[in-house]
Amino acid sequence: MNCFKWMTASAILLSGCASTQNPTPPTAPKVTMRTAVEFGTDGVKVSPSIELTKVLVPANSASSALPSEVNAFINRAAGSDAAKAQRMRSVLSRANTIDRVLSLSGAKAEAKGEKPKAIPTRDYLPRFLSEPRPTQGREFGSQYRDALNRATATYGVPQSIILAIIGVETAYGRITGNFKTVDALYTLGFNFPRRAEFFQSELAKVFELERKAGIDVEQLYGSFAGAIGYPQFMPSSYLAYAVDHNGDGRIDLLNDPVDAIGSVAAYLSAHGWKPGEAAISQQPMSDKRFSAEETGMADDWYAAANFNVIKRYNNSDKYALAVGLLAERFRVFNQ
Ligand SMILES: [Ca+2]
Repeated sequence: MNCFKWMTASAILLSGCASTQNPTPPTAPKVTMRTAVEFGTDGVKVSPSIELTKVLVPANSASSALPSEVNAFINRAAGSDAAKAQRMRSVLSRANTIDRVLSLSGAKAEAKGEKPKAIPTRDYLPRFLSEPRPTQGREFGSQYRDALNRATATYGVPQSIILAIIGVETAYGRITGNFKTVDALYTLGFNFPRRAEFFQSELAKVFELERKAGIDVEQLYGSFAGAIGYPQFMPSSYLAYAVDHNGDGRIDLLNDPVDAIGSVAAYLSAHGWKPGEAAISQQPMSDKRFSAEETGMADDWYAAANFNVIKRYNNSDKYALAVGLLAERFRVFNQ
């Protein structure tokens, strides 16, 4: 999501970057580790394992062992807060640069001067529109009907759209990503020059999240781009837009579907959702047309008034179209 929400593993294609810098201390010994499962763009499982390179840094030599640009980042982010700086140094001294993150994000292709491969719309849409996702959405919608009703009443966002977003993002919490969030943001923050500012900002936000939400950053896992939880919020969006929708006194997008439902609606409302308006239409509501030939659908579709609000969640036409089309399957929930 947001910010550009790279919220999700879904769809943001990156383009155009020059060289990469590796903040790894040049003399540090390396070992190769493997972890269990990984998910690529759009939450699709792409291979059985992740290869990552772990930089071995002695436990108490963090400050001196960290690359100068990482130390500079910590100084900027922590300011005069010594405890925060210490925590950041401690965690980042154990951070890994993950090669697979550079591949999935497009950073590696950009570094080679290549364009990221675009997925044809007619191949992209079935990932989200084919079973079992629609059935999973209807089951999730029935289970959390009260939370959806309250979200729609409070924020004016249709239940079908909330259901479609959580479905596209994580298949209702089934695919939230197995990348360690600190490692993902560290990798992109210090090896992807064109997006470094954004990802370093998100890396700083994740430490704020640790303090405010009581989440241990080293136990936090999500997409290759740093998005987390049921709705795949980036850390900055978690801090800015997530809500305590079940009223238990804490905001938990990692484990609580009810908070996720409210937070998706709150996010879309804050970004200009127009109640009563559609996201897509079979009527020509705009010049942005998706032909049946392009989409593989039975009919042409057009972007409508809320189409660009969905793109605030993920800045991709294909993503917004997928959400709109999946929401069409859930219209019964709007009644
Ligand atoms: Ca809550």
